[in-house]
Amino acid sequence: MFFQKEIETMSRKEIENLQLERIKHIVAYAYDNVPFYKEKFDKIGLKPSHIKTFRDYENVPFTTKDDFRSNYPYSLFAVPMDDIVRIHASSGTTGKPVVVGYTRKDLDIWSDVVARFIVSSGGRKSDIVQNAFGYGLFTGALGLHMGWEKVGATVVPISSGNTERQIMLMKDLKVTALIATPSYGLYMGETMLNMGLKPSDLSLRLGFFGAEASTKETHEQLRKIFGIKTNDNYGLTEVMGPGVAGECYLNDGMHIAEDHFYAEILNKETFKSMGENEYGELVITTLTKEGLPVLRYRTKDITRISKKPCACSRTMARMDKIIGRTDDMLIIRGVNVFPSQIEAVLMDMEEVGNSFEIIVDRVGYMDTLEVRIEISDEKLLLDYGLLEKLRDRIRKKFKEVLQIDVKVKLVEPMSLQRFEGKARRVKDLRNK
Ligand code: DLL
Repeated sequence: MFFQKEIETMSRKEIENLQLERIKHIVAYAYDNVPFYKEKFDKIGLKPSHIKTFRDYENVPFTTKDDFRSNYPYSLFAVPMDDIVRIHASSGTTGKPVVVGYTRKDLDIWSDVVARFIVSSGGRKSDIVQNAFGYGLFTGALGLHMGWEKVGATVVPISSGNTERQIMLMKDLKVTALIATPSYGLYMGETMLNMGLKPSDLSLRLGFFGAEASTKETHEQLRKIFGIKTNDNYGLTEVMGPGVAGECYLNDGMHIAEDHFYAEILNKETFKSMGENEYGELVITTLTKEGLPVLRYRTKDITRISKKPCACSRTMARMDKIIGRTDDMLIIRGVNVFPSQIEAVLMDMEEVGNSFEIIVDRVGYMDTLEVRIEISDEKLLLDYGLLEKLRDRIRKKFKEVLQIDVKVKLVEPMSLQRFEGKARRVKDLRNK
């Protein structure tokens, strides 16, 4: 089933024609209405009329998070505040948040693109949906909320936290679909089991787990705990929020809403355009946003894109799971390590529980990497021999995948910190 079949199944040629037409429009719109863009273009002698092809578009300067910060809060908006009906902001760990604004039409398109991936992965009008994203300035909760309402489902806006109560309501309200970050999803699953409940005590059939990186192995784990189908979906505050891309029921890449977003993959160092299926940094342009048009936003997220039509018959290009962020990558003794590689190793092992922590430090001039890992069954702690064997197996696997020695520390189930939103699993103590 489709939400907007005609759009979702356009031919490649039609998609590209539409994108080029919209690129020309949004460039002129940004130039005419946002002084920041006019100045950037004028500085390099670029005029909107120079952009006639996708190649020409590569001459447009990038937009970065710093540009949002230096134009805080409203200077990137392209319409008077009178026409802005909603503000969101990204959490950001330091400094001022990124502030974004939406017109009524922006909200309408936003809910359409979210509704698209919901329907494409099996969400229906008949669903009762528990939204365990934190409501507030975060785009996740209201974004998914509007999308599900557009589908016509029943939304339970519970927000995050108070996990036992979440499980109780999930059971009592006969909730069929859950929205959460993957890490909170795992925590909810553990809580359900600790409360003595099994998946068959619930009515849950679908889980929408986005907003942070998750490996296939983590989704497999989520499917197993709850006995459900899962969906991964991607987006970011700067360009809208959730709805930029989302998996269909085949879980084989996230379909990008290409009629509203133009996605490029660029080499992380040279910024040259990469070919199909090659990994690089994702750069996004909003094609239809009125309130806050964004040209060539450097997401720092690393992925690859395939334009091969999907077996679900949607034609919109698919982006692979995010394997990391350029600013997430740890450099340990000169070797690049992504937390997602560590997650993939661990989530594939039966004896390993749902949580781990990565601690990077420096002893003298030497970087050290320690991974603290919860075991799944505390009985294992009673058998030192078995524990040693497990530790060895994990160490070997890390060496194989990461090419470096990792200190492995096994800890009791439920002893590491849990997260109700996006997890923060890495502690880098090197510059403290
Ligand atoms: O996390 C928007 C969102 C909300 C997407 C709910 C999906 C569902 P921000 O808080 O601005 O926006 O964070 C954006 O989160 O650049 C990625 O690094 C990461 N991210 C978001 N979704 C995924 C995903 C929202 N599915 C940043 N896989 C992005 C991997 C993701 N990383």
